[in-house]
Amino acid sequence: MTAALPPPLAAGFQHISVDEADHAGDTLDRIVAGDILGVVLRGFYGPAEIATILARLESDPQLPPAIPFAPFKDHPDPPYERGLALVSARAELDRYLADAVRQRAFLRRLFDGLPPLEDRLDRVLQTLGGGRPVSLAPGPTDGTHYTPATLRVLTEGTGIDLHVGLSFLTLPCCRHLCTLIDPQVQCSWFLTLRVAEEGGALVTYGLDWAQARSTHGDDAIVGDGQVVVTGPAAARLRRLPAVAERPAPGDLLVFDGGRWYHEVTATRGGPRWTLGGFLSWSADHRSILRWA
Ligand SMILES: O=C(O)CCC(=O)C(=O)O
Repeated sequence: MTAALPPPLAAGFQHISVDEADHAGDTLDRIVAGDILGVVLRGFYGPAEIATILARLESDPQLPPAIPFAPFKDHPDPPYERGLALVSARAELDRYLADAVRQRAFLRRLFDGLPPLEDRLDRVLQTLGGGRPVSLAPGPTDGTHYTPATLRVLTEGTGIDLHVGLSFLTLPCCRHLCTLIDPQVQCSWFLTLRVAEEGGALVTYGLDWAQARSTHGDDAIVGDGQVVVTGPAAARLRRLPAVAERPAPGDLLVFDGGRWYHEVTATRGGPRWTLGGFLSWSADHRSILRWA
């Protein structure tokens, strides 16, 4: 393992305002090519829009059920998602697809009267993706679709364990998705709704999925189908050079979380809420597909 930051991490995140997106049509290509780690699009939603969304989340009696992040099951107040993520559904694709319909309706309610999340996301990703059309990934049977986004809630003192997105695609639940997309590419996106006073930083480490897979024996980090890195392997990974990013409420962050190991550090002084999912090129690279 090298002590220097690999080039995409050394280049880090490009920060642009939403008005500058029109001049950044090569952004997704640059992220996938490894020229930059990612982009933070400031003001994707404005303060008044975020306040409306937060008020609805705090008062809606019909929120989707809270699904604890698996690694924190024994925590007294575990972090959780609202909406079933593909990676959490494991082999239960039918349950996931049924939940995706409810989740899409929930997100429409949440953004009622505001620019709808999926519309705004598709427009900006199309711009950042050089004009490629963007859509929600269709499911395996007629009329079904993947989940647009999940709400991630980090309760006080919790974060998201070390992981890397391309390992998700090795899970059996991703077989159909991998027929639609380029399975070598997975970017993460998330919209920050609320930040804690401290912590809750996205930290990306200088180790990529390909390098981790070629490292065996005592230095092995992760195997196929394993979703989070814990124990001594996590301690080794955390000694690598890293890049930290802490987007503000309203910012949209997109990065190559498929290739680079990353985690979200524990929050202090309140919770952290984000809405997020993933994207890839379609198999022919002519369009962009997203899911969560
Ligand atoms: O902060 C989030 O919502 C998730 C960040 C992350 O770990 C990911 O997108 O893979």
